[in-house]
Amino acid sequence: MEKVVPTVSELLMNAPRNWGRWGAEDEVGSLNFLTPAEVLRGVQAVSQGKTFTLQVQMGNPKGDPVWPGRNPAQRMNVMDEGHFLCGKGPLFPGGLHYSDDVMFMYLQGSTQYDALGHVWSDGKLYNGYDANTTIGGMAKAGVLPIAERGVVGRGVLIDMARHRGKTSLDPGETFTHLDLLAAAESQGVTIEKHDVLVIRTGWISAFYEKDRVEFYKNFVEPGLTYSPELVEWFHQMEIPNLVTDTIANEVTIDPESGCALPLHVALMSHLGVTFTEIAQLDPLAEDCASDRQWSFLYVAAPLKVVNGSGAPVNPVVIK
Ligand code: UVW
Repeated sequence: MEKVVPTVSELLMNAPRNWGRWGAEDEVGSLNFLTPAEVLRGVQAVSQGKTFTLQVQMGNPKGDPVWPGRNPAQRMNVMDEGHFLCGKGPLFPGGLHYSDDVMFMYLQGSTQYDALGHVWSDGKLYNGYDANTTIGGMAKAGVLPIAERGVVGRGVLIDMARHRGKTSLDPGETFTHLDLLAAAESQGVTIEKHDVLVIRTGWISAFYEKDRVEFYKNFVEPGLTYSPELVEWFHQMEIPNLVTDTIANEVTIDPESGCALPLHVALMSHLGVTFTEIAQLDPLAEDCASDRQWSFLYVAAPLKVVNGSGAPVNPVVIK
């Protein structure tokens, strides 16, 4: 018999919500947990002065990892020495030449922050805003308030791929908060309340290593999988930001219910957990495995795109 897939609203009927918790006008959700004291807790994790950037390369001529149906960023020169060679470059007093370029891209087409209103169910965005406010641009719960605020706190890296002895998790491979706790224990680190949770699966590196047709064939990413207990854990831990090296931060189809991306609704839309997707975590993970320091200061601010449903970002980690 064919499995009946519940709507995401049915699945999450009794799930916790943070709507109204920070007032009727709030648009940054669980980032409210990152108070000045939390910034200082992050600073306390810095002891070596090592720095890492987490963005993937953007506009790579060989293609960027994007959700199926989105196009990779395209960068084009609109001014360079060629223009000057054929007499089409502007003449400046003093003879200076210059280059200019433009980029056409999905705002979710690189390492990026999703706006809290990026996904919704039952016609309501994060904090109860009407889904009609998305028409023509995100009038509510867009990425701009997150960009204006910035994200600074203590981050902790959980290397699920390493924990499972793999270079990359398999398509559709799932893990839960209990697996995160087991991995943390084996790494000798504790996931603390209000930590920016950074999870490595190795998946984004597989994009660069595999043939593209093979990478996108029967596209099912590995990742966290829905359960009421997992959502409650995020709620109790007051996680402000979930960062992963996958395109959508969770297993594409929840194998239990058959629903696509239920954690987008349960965590992002209901709890206001900000999502950072498509991060490059391999150099950081290598370093953490060698010096055994898995916590750090995490600093990020997406671009200030007015009415955007997301924006590119190059997060910085300082150990
Ligand atoms: C979708 O919107 C499908 O995913 P993402 O959160 O990766 O942008």
